[in-house]
Amino acid sequence: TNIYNEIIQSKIESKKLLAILLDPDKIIWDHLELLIKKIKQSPATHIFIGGSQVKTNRIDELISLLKQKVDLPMVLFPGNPSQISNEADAILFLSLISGRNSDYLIEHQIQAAPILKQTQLEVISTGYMLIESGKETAVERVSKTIPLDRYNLDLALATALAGEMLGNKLIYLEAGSGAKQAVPKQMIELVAQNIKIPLIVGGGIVDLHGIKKAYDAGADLVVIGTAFENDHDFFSK
Ligand code: 1GP
Repeated sequence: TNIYNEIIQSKIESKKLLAILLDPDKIIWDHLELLIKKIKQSPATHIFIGGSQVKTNRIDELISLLKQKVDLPMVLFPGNPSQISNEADAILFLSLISGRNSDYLIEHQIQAAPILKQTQLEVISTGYMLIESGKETAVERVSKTIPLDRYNLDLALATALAGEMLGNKLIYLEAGSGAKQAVPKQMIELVAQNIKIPLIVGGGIVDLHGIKKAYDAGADLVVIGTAFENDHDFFSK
């Protein structure tokens, strides 16, 4: 199966997608069985795996254990090239197009490309946009980039359009993990209305209302990390 084609198909059918983001560093290995059970009970359609700076070297192990029990596409969402695992199904090949740090625009991609060439991973080019969200997030600190002004809708749209024109297959509007404020509704709406490629939204979404709000504004796929990490029953509330 081709994960990107499935995302496109869902968009055509107006079927909304939901990813649970797992940070390998925050996995409590003794509780993995419970985590797997809760993922299976959740409405998640995708598992994203990654973090701004993953220190553990157990990504392969985590994904292969998950794959034995969970029948969802496993998509790498890497903070840097060390987070590549051939156990996954696909990788969001991110370029941080809201920022001006060349390491995150092209350098890491150059380091990753020859490694990816040796894997079976489906590579999905993704324009990644960090949106200002009230206080500094890990993505901002680690990437050393300035987030895009949350009120500058023109710049957000121009950036997303540039990503699409450069050939990105997805645009990801990111407030940052644990963000104080999620991506503004107006920004999601404007970007969604003007791009043809699917739109991912994540960061700082803490309740089911927030998920619905992002979908209603035009997000095709919503990412939930912290809220599920803190409360495995999050989706049943
Ligand atoms: C972060 O968009 C994801 O990259 C999810 O953020 O942890 O705030 O849900 P949260």
